[in-house]
Amino acid sequence: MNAANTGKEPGRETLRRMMEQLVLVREFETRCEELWKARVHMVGEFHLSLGQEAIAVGTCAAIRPSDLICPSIRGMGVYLCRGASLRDLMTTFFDRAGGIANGRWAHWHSPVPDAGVLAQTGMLGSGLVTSGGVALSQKYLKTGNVVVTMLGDGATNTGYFHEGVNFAAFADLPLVIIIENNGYAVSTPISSVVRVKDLSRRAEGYGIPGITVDGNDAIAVYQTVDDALERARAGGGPTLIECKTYRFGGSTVKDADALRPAAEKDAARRNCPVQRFKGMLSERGLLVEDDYRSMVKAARARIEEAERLAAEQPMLDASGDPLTEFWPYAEGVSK
Ligand SMILES: Cc1ncc(C[n+]2csc(CCOP(=O)(O)OP(=O)(O)O)c2C)c(N)n1
Ligand SMILES: [Mg+2]
Repeated sequence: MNAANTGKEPGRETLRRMMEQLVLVREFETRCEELWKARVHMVGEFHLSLGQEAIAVGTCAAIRPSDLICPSIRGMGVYLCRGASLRDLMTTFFDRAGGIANGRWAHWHSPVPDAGVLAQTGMLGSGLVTSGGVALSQKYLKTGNVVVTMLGDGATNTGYFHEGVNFAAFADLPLVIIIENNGYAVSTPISSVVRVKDLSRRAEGYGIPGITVDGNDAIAVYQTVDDALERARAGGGPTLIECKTYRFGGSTVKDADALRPAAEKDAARRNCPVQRFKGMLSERGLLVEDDYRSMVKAARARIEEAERLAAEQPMLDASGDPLTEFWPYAEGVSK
C-alpha cells in the first residue's frame, strides 16, 4: 500500500518560520559542536543532526501544538522547533543545576512536557513502542492528538520496530512513524544489512501505508507528514514515512568518521537542506539575502545568551547519585 502526497502547500508564515527554524537548528548544533570539540563547558555526548535538519523542521511545522513527538537520538531539531528553552538545553549540556532531566541528560531520555516532547531511551527503536502506548492513550481518551515518533534506519532492524509497527497497525493507533534514513548506523551502511531499497516498503508487511520522501526537502516532509496526520486523526491508523537524508558529520561528535566515502560526504554538503530551502524561498520571492542574514544573526544572539546564562549556573551536585559511576562521558572534559 502506498501513501500519496496530496501536496498541501505551507502558507507564507509557515515557510518563514521553517526557514528560521532551519537556521536555528543549524546554528545551535554548529555551536554545540564547536564547544564540544574545544572541550569548553560541554559534558556528555552528541548525536548531531547537521545535514538532516529538514526532517525535524518539516515535521514540526505540520503537527499541532497539542500533538506529541518522540525524537530520535539525533533529535535536537525537534526540541528546538517545539520551543524547548535554549537556556535549559545549554544548562543541561553544561551539567549545571536546573537543567532538563535533573542532570541525567541525553537527547534520548529527556522529555520536555511543556513542548510536547516525549522521552526516547538509549535502546534504539524502543521509543516507537513507548510512543505506541502514548498513542493508545490518546485514542482511548479521544483527545484528537497524534503522536509522531522518529527513529534512524539502523533502529528499524530492532525487534522494537517490528513489534511497535505491528501493534500500531492492528490497533489503528494515531501514530506517524518517521524513519530518518541517513544511510548508516554508525559506519554500517543500511544497504549492507537490509534487502529492500526503500525502508518504507516494510509498511506493506503490516498492512499500513508507507512512503519514501526526500528528507532534505522540508516542504516534501511537511506535506507527507501533514497527510499522515490527517489520516491518523480521522481514525485511519499509522503511516510509515521514510525520509532519505545524510548526516554531515560522524555518528557522534567524537567519531572520526573515517569510513564513509569522501565523495558521499561532499555530495551531502551540496545537497544541504538549509541552502535548498533558502534557494526555494528566494526563487519564490519570499526571502532576500538580508532577511536570511538577520535570521542567522538573531539565532546566534539567542544561542549566545543561552550559553551565557547556562555558564552562570552552579555545577550540578551529583555527589551521592548512585548513577554517577555509570556515566563515563564526563571524564576529561573541562567545565
Ligand atoms: C538497541 C541498541 N543497539 C545498539 C545501540 C548502539 N547505537 C547507538 S547509535 C547507533 C547507530 C544508530 O543508527 P541509526 O538508527 O541509523 O540512527 P543514526 O545514528 O544514523 O541517526 C547504535 C548502533 C543502541 N543504542 N541501542
Ligand atoms: Mg542511520
